[in-house]
Amino acid sequence: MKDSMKSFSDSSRPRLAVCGGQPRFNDPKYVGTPTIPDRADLHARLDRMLDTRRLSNDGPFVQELEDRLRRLNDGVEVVTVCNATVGMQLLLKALDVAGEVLLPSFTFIATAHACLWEGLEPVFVDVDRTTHTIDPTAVEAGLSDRTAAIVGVHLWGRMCPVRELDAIARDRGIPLIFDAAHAVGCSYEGLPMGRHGTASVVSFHATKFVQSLEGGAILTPDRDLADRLRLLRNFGFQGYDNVVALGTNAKMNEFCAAMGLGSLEGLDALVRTNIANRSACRESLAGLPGLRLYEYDEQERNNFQYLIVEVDPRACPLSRDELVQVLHAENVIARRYFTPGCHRSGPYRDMPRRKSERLPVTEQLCDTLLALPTGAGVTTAEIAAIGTIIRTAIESADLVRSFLSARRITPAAA
Ligand code: T4K
Repeated sequence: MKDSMKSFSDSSRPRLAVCGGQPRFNDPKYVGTPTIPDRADLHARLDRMLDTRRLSNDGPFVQELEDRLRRLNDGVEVVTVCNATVGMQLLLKALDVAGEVLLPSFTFIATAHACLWEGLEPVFVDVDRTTHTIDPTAVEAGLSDRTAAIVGVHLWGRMCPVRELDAIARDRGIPLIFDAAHAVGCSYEGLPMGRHGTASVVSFHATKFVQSLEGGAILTPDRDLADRLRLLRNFGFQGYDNVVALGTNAKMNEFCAAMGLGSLEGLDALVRTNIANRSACRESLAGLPGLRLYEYDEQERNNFQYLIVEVDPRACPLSRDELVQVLHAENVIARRYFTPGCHRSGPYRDMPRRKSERLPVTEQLCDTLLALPTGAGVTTAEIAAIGTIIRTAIESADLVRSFLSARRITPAAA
């Protein structure tokens, strides 16, 4: 057992931190602790960067990263960017999208912000109860004469229903874009993530599966679109002094690309770690009432980037928010992704909504999902210990609730 974990008495009297015990972990266990690639390799790359003084502007590490991602995605075009949010904006601009965009509200706020930032009208649609990804039936219901694009979001390291969305987009003759921030290394119907739709945007943020400090990439099978994206990410320059379009600066720098290369090299090992973490979590929560581990389609390649547990309020003696408070007190910084949902966040909450924008599943997921630490920042023993905390809390729910109400702990303050 690691030093960072204090021994946890499992006597009949629970010693949870919310009940006056010591926190189980000395150091916080986060959702999204960055995975650090091999340091010697990173240092060697950074030395090369410093020696050559090539720091940015389509340097050799950026090109190598694009090449590796291209090979991982069956030869599609890859355009790296400074982050996924700007990448999404760049893509919407390059596609000349104007009007309404259909997207799930159950996503990180960046997906909606990118659309609104580009002057588009986000129209939120509901998600599927089991996969948590955009529901094609809701997409159909949300279509209007002004629908200009569909944005599907691949969540938690699993792909959204690509085939159904593709049929709708083709029928309408509109682009199908994927927010693939969570989907590096995933596949759908045997084809790698980047082969699907008009284009996909991945994130290499520090907290992501593959990380480049900050960064992202747009993947597309369309060579003309990729050329346009390359133009727009570099101020619209074609050659040294010929500006041919309204561009911006969305380039990835060499430091980020060096980190991204190292991180990409650890992809398979990290999938194995996430699978082991998931098994440890499943085992430690076995038999507890009202807790369900998020399921993946085992026929596909998933990266298991997030460890998601659904807390059913009808069956679990503690609510999701109460469990979050219990865990925060133990220094387990569980998250409530994506509470409260884009549609209930500023600046969307006051916007007029269509009748089709009923989002019961989204709202239910926002109230019931718990994201637990996974990845290389946590061991299977620590995951088992987190499971023990949850089990202890559930088994003494009345006592926990009385302590919580006395201390008035809120998830944000815990
Ligand atoms: N689309 C989707 C579906 C996304 O999930 C995201 C990003 C995007 C688009 C946009 O991608 P980018 O434009 O960022 O490339 C985090 C990330 O900041 C965000 O990138 C991510 N989604 C989202 C799901 O999670 P927060 O608000 O939870 O971040 P934060 O700062 O609380 O970080 C989580 C925990 O990780 C911290 O409590 C501590 C730990 N951490 C974090 C950082 C940055 C570290 O230990 N070290 C670090 O350097 O949003």
